[in-house]
Amino acid sequence: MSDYKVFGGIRSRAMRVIWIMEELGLDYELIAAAPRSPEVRALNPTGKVPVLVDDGTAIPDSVAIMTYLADKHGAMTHAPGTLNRARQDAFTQLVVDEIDAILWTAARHSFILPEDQRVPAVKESLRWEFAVNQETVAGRMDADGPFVLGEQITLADILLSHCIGWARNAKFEVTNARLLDHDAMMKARPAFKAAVAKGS
Ligand SMILES: N[C@@H](CCC(=O)N[C@@H](CS)C(=O)NCC(=O)O)C(=O)O
Repeated sequence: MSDYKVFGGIRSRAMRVIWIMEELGLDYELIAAAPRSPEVRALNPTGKVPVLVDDGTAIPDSVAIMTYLADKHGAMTHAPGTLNRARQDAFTQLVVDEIDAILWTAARHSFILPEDQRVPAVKESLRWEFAVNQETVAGRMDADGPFVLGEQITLADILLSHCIGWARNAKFEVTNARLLDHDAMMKARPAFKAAVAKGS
């Protein structure tokens, strides 16, 4: 039996969790359950994916899950209580606020909200905001890298690269060279390819 169960498919934020599990070399079962499906609602009342089940306990939220796994297995993170960890967490929340939130609002107004609650015009405003925010995020990355915080890869690199792929799929233009280089480096990692293969 696998140590962990992950609920959610690779075309959702579950991809971040699958990717870090591959980076950490963990044994897990992937259950490609749809958002709001009865099996997901039984674990997470909001019906949102991903959900991790570890030893009978269900943990929702991709960033919470990545942080838990990285801390537990002592890799893909700086140690808790260090200044580097504070920088890592601050960057992680920056990406959630400035990129994930924009893309998620665009998705909600495209196909998540009931049709009569969608405001299609908001997407042009979101595109403008994304163009500004990608410069802000890139400006907070270590200039020499290669990773977001310098020489050590962390879960913030996975989160950022996942969001950049999501942006491309949603036709939000990524123009910043630092982001493009970082994304190409991350997508070349064997763990990313293994995660894609696992979900296909
Ligand atoms: N902050 C949460 C967001 C989770 C989330 O919204 N997941 C989407 C799929 S990527 C979902 O399940 N949406 C279904 C819904 O909003 O009803 C995370 O990072 O896991």
